[in-house]
Amino acid sequence: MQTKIPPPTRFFIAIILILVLACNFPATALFGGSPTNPAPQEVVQTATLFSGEPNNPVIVHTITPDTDPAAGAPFVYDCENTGSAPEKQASGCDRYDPYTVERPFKRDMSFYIIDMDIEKYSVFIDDNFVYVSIYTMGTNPNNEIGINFCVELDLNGDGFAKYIICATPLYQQDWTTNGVEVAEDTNHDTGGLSSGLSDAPLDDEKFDGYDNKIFGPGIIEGGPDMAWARYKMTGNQAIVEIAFKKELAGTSFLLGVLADAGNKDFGDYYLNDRYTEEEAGSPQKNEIYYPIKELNLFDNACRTPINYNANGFEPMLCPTEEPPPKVKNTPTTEETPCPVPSSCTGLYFTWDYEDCDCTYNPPDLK
Ligand SMILES: [Ca+2]
Ligand SMILES: [Ca+2]
Ligand SMILES: [Ca+2]
Ligand SMILES: [Ca+2]
Repeated sequence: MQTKIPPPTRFFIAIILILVLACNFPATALFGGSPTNPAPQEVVQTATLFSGEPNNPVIVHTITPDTDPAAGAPFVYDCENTGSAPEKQASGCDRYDPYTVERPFKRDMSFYIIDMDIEKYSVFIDDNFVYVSIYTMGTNPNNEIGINFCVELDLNGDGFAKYIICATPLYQQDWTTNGVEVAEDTNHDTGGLSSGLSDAPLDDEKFDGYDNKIFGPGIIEGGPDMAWARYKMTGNQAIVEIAFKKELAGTSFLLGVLADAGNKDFGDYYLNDRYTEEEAGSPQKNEIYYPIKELNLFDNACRTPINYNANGFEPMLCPTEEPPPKVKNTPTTEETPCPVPSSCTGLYFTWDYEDCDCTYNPPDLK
């Protein structure tokens, strides 16, 4: 049997329903969560850097790297391993102290990742940006293993890098800030206790490597244009290019590059301070710790001075090239090595051009 609700009770229920709906409405608008009413996106507070709808911020770049910067010179070379990889070893360049390693291989040398093998790099600077071109031996920087390419900046030559700029997949052929991060070391410990040597095992709690991210998704402490990346092809080589604002490095610094498809946590850099040499293993068959173990899928290259007068003792500094041999100032064929002195002139004097000697041969008057 259906129960009838008296009119005063119906009115009271209607009032209750209106109040419940009114209370729920603002909650839905603020927190969203339904397919027809999605949650608003994060809005970054710096209004001058963004335009567009309030819920769909667009980063406005005030300056973009040159699409066709001049080629950097000279090249800084690293080892490449296309020849030695079939033998399951690196071609050289792997030094634990100082920290310049050659490990574009998986643990136990089971796979060689050609796309992360750095062959060389170059640096070019224009009015606004420093451009670093990293030449890999492969053709696909977007290898599914996931390769980060980074630049480290040592501002005073003590071997402790201050900044790192890291580009991450997916790499695109146009300059983009997507996937590019910049971090600084605020407490001078990227090199652990000593920048030139392994200090493993370091305490992860006390030594935090690059510890303050200043550019990346949602972080634009240094402005919206601080660091960019792209890749391009030349012949059968992919070149990953990283551009960062000149202000970051200042006028004088040392610069190195790395490729990381293993650890990828720059709070742990430098990695030779996290693993002992025995734990890390070695990519060289003639080393006792062969094959590589914990420190794998990592390649870095020596550091090159930029407007910096290196004294040769900076950790990880690239070896300077032998100066060209001095050319002897040999006389030309037109020149006479032993010109005849005035004292050796006359009817009875003979000048020996080879011995530079004067002989007097007076006539026999008998
Ligand atoms: Ca290397
Ligand atoms: Ca290499
Ligand atoms: Ca160290
Ligand atoms: Ca630190």
